Amino acid sequence: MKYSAVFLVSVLSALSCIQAQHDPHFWTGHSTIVHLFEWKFSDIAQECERWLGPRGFGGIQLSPVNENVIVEPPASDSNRPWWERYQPVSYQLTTRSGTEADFLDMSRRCNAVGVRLYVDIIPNHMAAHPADGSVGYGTGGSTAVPRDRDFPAVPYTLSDFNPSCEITDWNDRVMIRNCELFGLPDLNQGLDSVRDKLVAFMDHLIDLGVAGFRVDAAKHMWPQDLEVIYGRLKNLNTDFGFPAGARAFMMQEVIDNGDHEVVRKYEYSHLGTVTEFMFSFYLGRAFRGNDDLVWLESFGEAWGLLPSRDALVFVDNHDNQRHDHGTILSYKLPKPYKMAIAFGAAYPFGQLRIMSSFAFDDFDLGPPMDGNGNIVSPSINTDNSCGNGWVCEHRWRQIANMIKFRNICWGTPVANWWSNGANKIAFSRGNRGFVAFNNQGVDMLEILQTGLAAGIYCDVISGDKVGNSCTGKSVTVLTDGRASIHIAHDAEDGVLAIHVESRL
Ligand code: LM2
Ligand code: CA
Repeated sequence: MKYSAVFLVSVLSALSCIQAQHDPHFWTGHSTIVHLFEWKFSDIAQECERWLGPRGFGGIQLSPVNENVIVEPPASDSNRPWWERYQPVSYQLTTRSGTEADFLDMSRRCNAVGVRLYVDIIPNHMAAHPADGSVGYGTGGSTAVPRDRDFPAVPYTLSDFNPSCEITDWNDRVMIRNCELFGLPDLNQGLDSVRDKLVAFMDHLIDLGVAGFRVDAAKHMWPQDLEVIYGRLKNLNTDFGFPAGARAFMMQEVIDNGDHEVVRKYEYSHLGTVTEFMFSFYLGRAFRGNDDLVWLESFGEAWGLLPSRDALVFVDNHDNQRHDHGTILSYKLPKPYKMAIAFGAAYPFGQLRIMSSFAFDDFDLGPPMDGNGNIVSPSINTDNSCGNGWVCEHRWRQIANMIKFRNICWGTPVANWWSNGANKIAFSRGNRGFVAFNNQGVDMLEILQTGLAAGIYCDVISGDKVGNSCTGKSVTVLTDGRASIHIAHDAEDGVLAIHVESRL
């Protein structure tokens, strides 16, 4: 009896500890993670105060914050490619985004306005040696040019790495974990010497106020090693408003395109959330018109996606927006992209992450930079959009307003689902919000049940509620909850959304 009670308590506490790594620690009324890809810390701090906090964003995924290799032309056809940051040289906080002092300033300012930080970490590998390929070392900080598999500023030496081998067979789970992704020196996370370095790095970031991590290339590491590493981390820092005992949120990157894969997303989902690439694939396919919207009524686990609480969902990420297979949507196709994001934001499934890009025409192109390779800040236009080469999807009215919709409807179920059997759909979120989509190529004009109280509402896609008027379409909800919903086939946007706070 006594034994089983002790057993139960230890199982429950182990369970709650692990479940805890699924909690992003959003402030109440906030949700959604925005990946401010390649942004500088000083710009992020300002963005938290002037946009993300007031607009209810939950947190930010940062580009890797630790010292990386510098890749100069002619190694790439564009000056200093973005991907140099996926080749770490040390765990010192020195990158083109800023220094440790800049990081701390950003962390204080973002946390103060309710915006959490998640750091992209690269525990799988270190930088390629210049002799291995097209890259060359520079000095990102204080590190001298290292020899092959010798990273003195960590320090790591040859024995910290797996023996060199190429991943030649993607059906071999041992090769996927123990050989070299892109030929990059593969750390052995089974060793205490490596675990200690990773834990020290992550604990340092926890001290500086982060709420969690995006774990790069998780698929290429053994889940049991990650479990040990995550388990050794300190609790989040209460000085930044986290409750005592809070655990770091995990977003583990596992590219799993379905049943044929030998490494599955399910192997990692007990340790935190896992990237759900099928969400990106299926919404891209549907809103590009290659699958009927009517089927989305059952979107989720029934489609083979992870359970909602384990899924980190997105329409595009920094990798697949660069690999246009004709399925993934990005800022380059604005109308269907905004529809896909509106659906992702309105539909209560997973932790949503949205991309904030810089404009690019070729795969390698790095962020907007000056002649010395320094990142150039985004400029902010009077219409809230960005300039200087930054796309700032998170500032597009339709996207930012749908994040607010998600927050206002948080915790309510999908109700009043309607479709025309093809590419016109609509649903409400309890009695808090209502959204409709027209992807049909003919106008949509329907009398639909909105679930909302009678009144005149402002459509937050075509405009904004300003004072007591609406800069876009107005929708009149009758006493029985029904309203006439109109979305022209050639309108700028194929979505209409109203909610309790857009009532005039
Ligand atoms: C990821 N997730 O698991 C990142 O999301 C992805 O952006 C990273 O690849 C990858 N894993 C490794 O962290 C990027 C980029 C690659 C680039 C690597 C390393 O997509 O193209 O590889 O970062 O910087 C580059 C060259 C490649 C070369 C490699 C090593 O493109 O041709 O391979 O460096 O020199 C010989
Ligand atoms: Ca590995």
